[in-house]
Amino acid sequence: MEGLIIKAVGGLYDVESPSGVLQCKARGIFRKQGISPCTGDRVTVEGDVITEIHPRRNLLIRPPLANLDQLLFVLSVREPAPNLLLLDRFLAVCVYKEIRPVLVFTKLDLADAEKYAEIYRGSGFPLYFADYQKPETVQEIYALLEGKISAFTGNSGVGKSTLLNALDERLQLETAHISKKLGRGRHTTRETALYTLPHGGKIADTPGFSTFETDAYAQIAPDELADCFPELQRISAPCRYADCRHLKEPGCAVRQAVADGEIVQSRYDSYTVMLQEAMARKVY
Ligand SMILES: Nc1nc2c(ncn2[C@@H]2O[C@H](COP(=O)(O)OP(=O)(O)OP(=O)(O)O)[C@@H](O)[C@H]2O)c(=O)[nH]1
Ligand SMILES: [Mg+2]
Ligand SMILES: [Zn+2]
Repeated sequence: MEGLIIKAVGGLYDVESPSGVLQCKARGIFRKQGISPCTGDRVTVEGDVITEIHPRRNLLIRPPLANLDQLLFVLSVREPAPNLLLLDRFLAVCVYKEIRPVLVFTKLDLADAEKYAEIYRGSGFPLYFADYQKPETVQEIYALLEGKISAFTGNSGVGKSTLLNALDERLQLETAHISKKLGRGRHTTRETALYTLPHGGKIADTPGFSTFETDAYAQIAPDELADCFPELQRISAPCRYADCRHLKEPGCAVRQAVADGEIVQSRYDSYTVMLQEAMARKVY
């Protein structure tokens, strides 16, 4: 039988299957091979044993989650204001891992989101605005989760728990300072579960994670980095040199696009910071 791991704790797995939620162990051989089943894995189960882990589309290590369809980056326009370089790093990792990034702006009652929306419209990432004065904006985000496995990330205090509670009142997550206290304890346990929303969409129950792992970022080679910035990749005019890294090379179409305002400066700046780091890592 086939199923989906919706919870993994200490070598025990809850597998959602056509005949309900099964409590399973993993085949011993996995451990010898250094593989461990993970929440989000599609698996084959025989009796109460997971015998096969199906190929993963993607994998996050922290929190451990496989096969994410999308990662929602929750960003408050104020208190705290977004750190765009950090955001761009995470977005690049997300693209690299072939997880769809979605940007969700919050605290729209405190400031206008347009300044940020403008920057990211050019990237093509879907943008959502959680405005609690307009319930339809929350409904749009809810609809986005249908039929998918999603997780939320964002700095502490941006309003992740508030948003999740608005999406499903049954969640009743603690918000503000209380969640910080709980969060510390929770971060030490490395377990993740998927929570099923009324329409069947699944969300990871780790809304507190703010340090979405960037290990993979270290592996984005200089030549792969531009592909992780959709607006750079989309520039139709070719650069003079096929191997152009869009830094100082003459005839660079990307720098021209920045000069023409087709590529937003702050996104290009993040690219160059990351590129220089990637090049420094690389040994020739
Ligand atoms: N003004 C305003 N405040 C908000 C909004 N959304 C959340 N807040 C407040 O911001 C604070 C933090 O919200 P949380 O939902 O706890 O933030 P969080 O992202 O879950 O934070 P951590 O759990 O620490 O990662 C709380 O005091 C919320 O009431 C909003 O849209 N407008
Ligand atoms: Mg929270
Ligand atoms: Zn170039």
